[in-house]
Amino acid sequence: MKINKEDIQEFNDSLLEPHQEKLNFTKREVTNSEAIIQKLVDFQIAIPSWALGTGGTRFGRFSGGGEPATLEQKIEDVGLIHALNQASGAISLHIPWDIPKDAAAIKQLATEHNLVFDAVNSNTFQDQKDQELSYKFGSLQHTDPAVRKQAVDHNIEVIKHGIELGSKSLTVWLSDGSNFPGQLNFRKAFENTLESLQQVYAALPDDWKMFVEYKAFEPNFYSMTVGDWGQSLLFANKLGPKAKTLVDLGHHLPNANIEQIVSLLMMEGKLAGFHFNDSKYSDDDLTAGSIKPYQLFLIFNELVAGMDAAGMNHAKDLGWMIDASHNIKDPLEDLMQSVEAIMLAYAQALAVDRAELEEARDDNDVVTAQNILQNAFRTDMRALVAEARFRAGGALNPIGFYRKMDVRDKLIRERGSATVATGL
Ligand code: LRH
Ligand code: MN
Repeated sequence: MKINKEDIQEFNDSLLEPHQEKLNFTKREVTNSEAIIQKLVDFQIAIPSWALGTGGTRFGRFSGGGEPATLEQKIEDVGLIHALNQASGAISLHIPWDIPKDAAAIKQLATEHNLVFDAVNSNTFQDQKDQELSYKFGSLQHTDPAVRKQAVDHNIEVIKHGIELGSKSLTVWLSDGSNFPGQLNFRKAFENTLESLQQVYAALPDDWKMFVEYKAFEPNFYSMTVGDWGQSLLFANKLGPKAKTLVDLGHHLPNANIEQIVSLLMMEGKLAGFHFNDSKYSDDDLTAGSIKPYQLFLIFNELVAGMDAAGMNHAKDLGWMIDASHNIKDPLEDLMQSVEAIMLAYAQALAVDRAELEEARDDNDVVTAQNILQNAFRTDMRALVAEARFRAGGALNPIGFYRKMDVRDKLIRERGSATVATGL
């Protein structure tokens, strides 16, 4: 389903006056509003191909209907989100959930929807029906070299798919680990995994990156072989300059200080990027900013400081991706909410007066330092984020437009209510 620009224009016209009022008010309050709006226009967040349907949990799945049943329909849905928010101009594929049968045709379709391909993701955490050897006891860590070779070959195949689509990075998340004390020789598991990743690393084109994603637990519940940022960084340092650490916000032990982890990975030049989501307990994969919006702001506060200190291009030099799963919300609405929350946190971080903050820190003026951050966090940036969308040709209120045009109903009429999207 394609969204036409005239409908967006007409919809925006009905909201323009109140928007302009809020924008003028915000511009009076936020001195660098124009610079922030430009940064927001350039900022794109990739949508995961595995989060366009209803995920569900082991206890149940409640489909909303009209789900994309093919990769082509998934690209249409991401194109739809991008047409409305002009901030989701990339899709991240998961192999084999989304193998492009005709890469050239898929690339052409993506271009028609103004989309590019972000990181491609390998999958050695499930056994495929035609698979020879099982990953029950792990993949790259496995005690059997034949299983490790099978997993290495899969990752190299994923790189090949990515090259055909114009992707420039491979994300490796390993469910490898153990469920019981005594089950695993931790050192052998690390060494097997490193040796295997070195073979995958050797297959990377020169201009590619490898994103090493860590996770504290699940589906293994005693140890994970890439269990935290330290272990991921150990691998990335031993692998080489193309390997970096990917931070999935839901992959930490409770109360971990993720913004501190981010600041140190940036200091080392080893931060790959993000899988944005939110959680209250574990890897809940909820809407970004829905549970801990202040943490999301604090992470962007460290990102802006670190990127500026390193002279990085905010939009291009890190991987910005969502990784969420939708149990009760319309997947497209959930994703548009996540993008909005991320853009708001970024805008607030861009409004922080860095010099003033460093001065307060140097003076150990804790109260002023905290106030500088909380004032930025308590500043309503919604008009700037909306203005960035508006200038880029998007909808002032994407979900408002999505509902007014009954997009989900149209998708159900087009696809039926029984289609199931591959993925989580
Ligand atoms: C693991 C993870 C990883 C993906 C998967 C879909 O929890 O975050 O990034 O491969 O979700
Ligand atoms: Mn993830």
